[in-house]
Amino acid sequence: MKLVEEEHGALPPKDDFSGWYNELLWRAEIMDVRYPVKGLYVWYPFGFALRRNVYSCLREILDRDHQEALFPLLIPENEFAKEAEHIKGFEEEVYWVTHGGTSPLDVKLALRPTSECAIYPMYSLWVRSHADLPVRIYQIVNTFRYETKHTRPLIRLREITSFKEAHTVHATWDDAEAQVEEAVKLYREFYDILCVPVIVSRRPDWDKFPGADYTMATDTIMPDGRTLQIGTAHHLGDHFSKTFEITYEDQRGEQQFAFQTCYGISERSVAALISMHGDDRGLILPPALAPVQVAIVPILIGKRGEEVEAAARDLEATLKSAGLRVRLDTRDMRPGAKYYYWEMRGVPLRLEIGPRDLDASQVMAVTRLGNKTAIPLDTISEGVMVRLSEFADTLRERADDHVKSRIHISGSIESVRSAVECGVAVVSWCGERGCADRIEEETGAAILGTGVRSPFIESKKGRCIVCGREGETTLVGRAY
Ligand code: 5CA
Ligand code: ZN
Repeated sequence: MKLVEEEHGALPPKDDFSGWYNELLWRAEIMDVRYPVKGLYVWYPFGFALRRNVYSCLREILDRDHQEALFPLLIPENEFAKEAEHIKGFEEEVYWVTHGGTSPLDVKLALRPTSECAIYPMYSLWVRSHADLPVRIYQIVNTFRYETKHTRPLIRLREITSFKEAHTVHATWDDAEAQVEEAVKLYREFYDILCVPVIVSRRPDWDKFPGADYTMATDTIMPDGRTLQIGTAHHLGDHFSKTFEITYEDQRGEQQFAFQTCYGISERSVAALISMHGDDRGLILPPALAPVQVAIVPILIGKRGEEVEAAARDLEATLKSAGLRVRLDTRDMRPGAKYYYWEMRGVPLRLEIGPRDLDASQVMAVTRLGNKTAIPLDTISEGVMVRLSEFADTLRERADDHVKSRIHISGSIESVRSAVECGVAVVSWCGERGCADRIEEETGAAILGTGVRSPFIESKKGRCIVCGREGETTLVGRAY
């Protein structure tokens, strides 16, 4: 069997992030980008297995106090047009279905860019009394956005295949605010499982979700220093409940408009996971998400091949019954080629077993970061579990170091300009649009958010770097 490496040369180094990312996606069999529609991509089975693991973590977190449901893809134009801000924000991005066969439709149908206008007419029927509240429902679906910026697999799609959107309804504005905080907390927990450090901030008003009171964003810093928005939570106030007539009867028997939130995550979560941890040799996956957690490579050269293979099969059975995702690789290839293959796919731990290991009743365990130790066969499951758990800790530390190293506290526009070449700047900003424009024009970066929350950033009052008035801790960076 010919190695991908022999045919196509080595993977571009991660320093060339864009080249690395694009090549890695097909070499590690995550996405195939050859589908003939711009912005639409195909999940390979291995990529899909990774997606499934990521989304089952997300489901597990949400299922504690949310319910999963499923709403239609098509939204009639009249429903879509109801909320003025919302339609204004999305009108350039909507795909329209105009015909059934050759007959023009009476009412055009939008492919959902997000599902407010599919869900809220139903909420208007479902919500009756204060006893029905809060409502917390989510769905995981595809959505369509006619993105005009440069499209990129998993990052900027025209068909978002894995859009998790939660939509909640509450009795008061404060209850909805508390839900936004809860959503931010859930997203932190989710990204902690992915070992992806996040920075939370409040988007400036001109960058909030169309139709929201305010937007809380979760960003991470990619290997090239640009930020990626990997989750948002919006306080919708009563804008949508007023247009869709979502009312409830309060304790005194009076009709009240409800307050709402929505929050979403897409396959950008998978993009962040891949980009944060991978290296020049391919993917590196945290054990909790890896489709294959342990690859067993038997060293089958020499006379004792059968004996080694039998031992490797026992090993596979033992680890499988301990609940691990294991692959025994008995393909007729050089061990080195197998190592390369599993490294590219991010497998956290490789176990090598040969005649000499059998004599010593052990296997050699090599982590995806090259840490090599022997594990005695009689405590193999425990030994593997410990190494996987240490491996996850190491990934978390590496990722923290990366993000920390890309954050620069800046006291002047010049300092912001150099900081955003390779990361983000943390500044004080007074909140005035004029000062924001100055910062953005002179640095080429954007105001990402205020009230920054990150273990690596101290949030405090300071003087606006433009006008000197009192300002808030603000994140500035170049976003994907
Ligand atoms: N209805 C709300 C909450 S579900 C909503 O649509 N919010 S959003 O527009 O901010 O999208 C939620 C998240 O989806 C974003 O934070 C971003 O991480 C991701 N996302 C948005 N557009 C795209 C896109 N074109 N490709 C991939 N992911 C996207
Ligand atoms: Zn200012």
